Amino acid sequence: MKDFKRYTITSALPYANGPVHIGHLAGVYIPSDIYARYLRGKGKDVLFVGGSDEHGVPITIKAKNEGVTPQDIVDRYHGIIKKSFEALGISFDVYSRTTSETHHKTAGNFFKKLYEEGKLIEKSTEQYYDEEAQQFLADRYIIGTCPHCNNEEAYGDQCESCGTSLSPMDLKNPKSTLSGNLPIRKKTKHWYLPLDQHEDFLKQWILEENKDWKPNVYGQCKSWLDSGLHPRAVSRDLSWGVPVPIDGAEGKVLYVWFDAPIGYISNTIEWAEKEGKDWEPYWKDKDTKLVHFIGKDNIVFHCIIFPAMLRAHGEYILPDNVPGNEFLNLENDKISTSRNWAVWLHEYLVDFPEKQDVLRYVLAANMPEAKDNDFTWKDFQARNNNELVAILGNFVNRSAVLTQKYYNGTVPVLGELSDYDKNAIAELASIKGKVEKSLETFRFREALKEAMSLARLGNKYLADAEPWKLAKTDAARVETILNIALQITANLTIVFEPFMPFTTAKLRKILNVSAYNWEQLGGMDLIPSGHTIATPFLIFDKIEDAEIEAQMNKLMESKKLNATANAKSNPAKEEITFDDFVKMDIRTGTILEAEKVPKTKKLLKLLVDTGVDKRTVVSGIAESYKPEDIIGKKVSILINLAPRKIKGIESQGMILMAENESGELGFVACEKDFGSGSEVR
Ligand code: B3M
Ligand code: ZN
Repeated sequence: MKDFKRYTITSALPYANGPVHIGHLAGVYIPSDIYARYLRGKGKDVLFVGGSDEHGVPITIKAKNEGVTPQDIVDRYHGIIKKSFEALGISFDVYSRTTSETHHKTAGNFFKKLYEEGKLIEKSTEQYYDEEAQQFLADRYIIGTCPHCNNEEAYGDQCESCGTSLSPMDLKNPKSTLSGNLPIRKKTKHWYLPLDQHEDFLKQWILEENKDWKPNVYGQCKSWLDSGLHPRAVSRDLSWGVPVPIDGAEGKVLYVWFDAPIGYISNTIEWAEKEGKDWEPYWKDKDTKLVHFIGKDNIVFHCIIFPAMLRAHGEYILPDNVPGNEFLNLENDKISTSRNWAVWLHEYLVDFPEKQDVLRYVLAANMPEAKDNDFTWKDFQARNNNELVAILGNFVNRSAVLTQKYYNGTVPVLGELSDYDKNAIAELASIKGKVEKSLETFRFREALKEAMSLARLGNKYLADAEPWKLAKTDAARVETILNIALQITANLTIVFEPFMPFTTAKLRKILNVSAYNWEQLGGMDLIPSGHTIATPFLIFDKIEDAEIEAQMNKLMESKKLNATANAKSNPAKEEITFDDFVKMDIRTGTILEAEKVPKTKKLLKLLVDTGVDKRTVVSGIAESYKPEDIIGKKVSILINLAPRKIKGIESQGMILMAENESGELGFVACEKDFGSGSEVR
């Protein structure tokens, strides 16, 4: 590992249009905090930057729906988010916001420099305009039918059904979300970042020089780079955002994804001003390691667009690594703000006071590092009761209680060592290297496992040595055993510091010691004999079934509300005639083959036996079914639907699916096995 002079660690700026939930935490804030705490423990010069992302269309839409100003919205959520991060011990050196004056100045100047140096392209294009609202319709202000999957509610910037990123002009049947009207086309001028001009550089830099990036991150970059980069608009016709700082740009602001990452720099400047430091080395010195912690939906912005911006600007370093995580699900279902399917941090902190570290531990243990992962309340309870209470807590408590009992709290002397002791000490010494290696390669789950193995070691050591049986017969032996147990406990305060800072503070209180530094990890000389420890108290307690049931009930309430809301928002369609109905030729069918459509999230290409023939159908079911699980499935298929091209594949027909309120799909099939080809009517 190259030794850097300083570390600038950023974590994605959460949108201030809602509180943060466990998905955000497991994806971004827990790993970045672990990393920052670890490096600080090693005595490194670390700057850990966070902040709220307070621009963008969703914030203005929320404000409009509530009849308040966008500023009201961001003030509310910035406050909640900042407070809850603090309460969870996320150790930001700075947590600011993109509505700050410093940020508006910094982002404006960044744009201005690119503009003046000719690094942006100015282009007038036709964009959708809502005549009634007298407003251009950017991003989420416009919905329409997705050209790829025919989802009728695709947004102007993305179809959430097939995951394709779109521009408003791609939509069929566009509709303004402001008035519901058909928008007109109107000319408007915008500035574009010519990503194509950076393509060769980015290919070399990412694909050749950064092969060590996580496979999920590298893979996504590669697929973007392989399909070719195009100029991207970095301004919008909106009134909420950082104004475009040039003449003739009234009514235009920077695109939120242009200004937000500059927020990392602005917040650094604010921090430096407050601390009387120089901010520039943290962003401009080649000896600084810049690391962006993000979720997978932010990869392209941090690996391709922001680096292109930094490079165009010319004065900045580029990230050394971008450890992007996948998503965390909740009880086997996608976390969703609008469906209230989430565990909200600010609510957790109220429901489980003093249990910050339990959440930190469980989320680190389930971190979606390589693939999406699931949080369940049962697992939360089991990890608390079987790992934190039964192993870590039990060991520490025993060590301290026995020291009190036999020696009045005074650390006994280390005597002659048995082979058994020597093995334990050797194992203790080996932990440091393993944890470091895992942390430095962003494998946090593995690092936590290694840390936990030290607690397991201690627990087993004491249980096997059984000092309570030797107290009367071999006093010297008991002294040695407890000395070793206490040294292991002291080591636990070091190794767990990045993961569970509240717990390590408690442990230090019990041991009556002040903080160690990371380099002392593995040592047998952390607590001198003769030192007096404090009266022990329990550091973890059992979580009862009732507490878990209460959380599950809360979630089930959301499910019920959603089902009702869903049925209401899908009222019966208008009446049709019997003739209309019989026009549809629906048959029982059987799926013969299934495979994923490349570069899509939702689409499967199926070969279906309709009884009449065998045909190809592209179906948006990939998030509900794996290809290998549906071979042989009985389905119902509409066979006289006009063929459509979806992602270049001709789809001949449609499989009938039922959809629940979470968007989960299920096949609609005949209850009896009639084979393929029976008519459905
Ligand atoms: N606010 C998106 C998100 O929360 C965005 C991150 C900005 S990081 C510069 O997914
Ligand atoms: Zn789509």
